[in-house]
Amino acid sequence: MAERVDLLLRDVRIATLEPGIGKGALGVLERGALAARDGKVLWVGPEAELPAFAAAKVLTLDGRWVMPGLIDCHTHLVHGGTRAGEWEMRLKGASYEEVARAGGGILATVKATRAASEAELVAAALKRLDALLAEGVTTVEVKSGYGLNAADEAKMLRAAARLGAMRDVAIVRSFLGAHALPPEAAGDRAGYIREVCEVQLPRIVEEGLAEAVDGFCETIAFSPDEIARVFDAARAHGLAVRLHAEQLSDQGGAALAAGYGALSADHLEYLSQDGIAAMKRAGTVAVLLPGAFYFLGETQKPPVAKLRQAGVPMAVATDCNPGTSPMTSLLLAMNMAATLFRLTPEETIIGVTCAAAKALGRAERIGTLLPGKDCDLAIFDIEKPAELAYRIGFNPLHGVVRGGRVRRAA
Ligand code: DI6
Ligand code: FE
Repeated sequence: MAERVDLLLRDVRIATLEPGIGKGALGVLERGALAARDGKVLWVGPEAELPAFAAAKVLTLDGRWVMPGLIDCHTHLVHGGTRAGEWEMRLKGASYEEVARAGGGILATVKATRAASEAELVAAALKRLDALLAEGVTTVEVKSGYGLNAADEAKMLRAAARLGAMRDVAIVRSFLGAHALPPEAAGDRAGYIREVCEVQLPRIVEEGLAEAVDGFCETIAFSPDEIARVFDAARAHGLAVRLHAEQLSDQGGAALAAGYGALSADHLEYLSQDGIAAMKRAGTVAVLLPGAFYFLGETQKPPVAKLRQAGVPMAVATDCNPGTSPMTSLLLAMNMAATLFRLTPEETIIGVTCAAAKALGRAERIGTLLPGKDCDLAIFDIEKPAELAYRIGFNPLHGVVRGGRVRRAA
């Protein structure tokens, strides 16, 4: 008797992202088929070898491309307000640092986020989330970092969880208390870092609101020593760490993060050779955020050729945030990673699937189409995978499968 499965995809081209299963780095099966059961990939391979399955639902896809559901592994999706006014100032010549030092920047969003209720944060973020989901995103990382006190950081992270309950998407949460020095700290940096470690983080852990701790290591934010205290606390609570590092200057943040076994170091425009070597040793993923580079009009690019040469995995994400990357298109981030940073189109696809899964510590479950992994799929109306990064502002998504089911409409 034919084995029962929940879902069967036929007449598809599949980028499994498993070089062992298909051809090339994307693991391509030109005439593929895929079966899912109990939310997991059960079988994937050439259609000619498809076993006799009795499927509850069959999708015949006319040669469309199927790949792992896309993963946006770095966002600040939950936040109050916008910073369009500050952007206008920057267009007239003010730098991001100047705006920040003048009390704008991150602190302007902190004010708006504190003033917003949890429900208001959810409502605003939901629209941004829907834009990501419309492109085939199935997992989104969301950071706190605009509350900067225990209650408001917790509020942000609860809002992020509510997004995951309202839409068919996996939300991964990071606590970013060390994002900026809040005004009430009145310049007491050590005192604030103590509060992050001894008040905010324990509250986040107690309520189970985050699985990782992030920080912003920069002259306008926190020093490597200050970040190290936060990472010590994260380690004591058994949380993973990741870091905004080397975005505007070389602080040695990536090497510091790698020393703590960080899942990722993100931005990396000013990353040094030592930083690359440390990331390679630790298996830390380089998360590239071309939206912030573009929106800030930066000129120093991350050392992509050196990262490639060293074999450091490169992920690509939107960094969706109101100050430096008000972007809600992961496909556009892929296009920018290719045009601005010279990733190959294949690398951009790896960057939003298997490398992004690794950056989230979820490579065992998502990011490639291996039997046993979550059956999260994006189905695209394209002739070849490079088209995903090629068009600008065009969405070729045909459909999404999440946990083995065709995604329900919002
Ligand atoms: N780097 C960034 O690009 C965002 N945070 C960070 O540490 C910017 C956040 C903001 O400007 O609101
Ligand atoms: Fe960021």
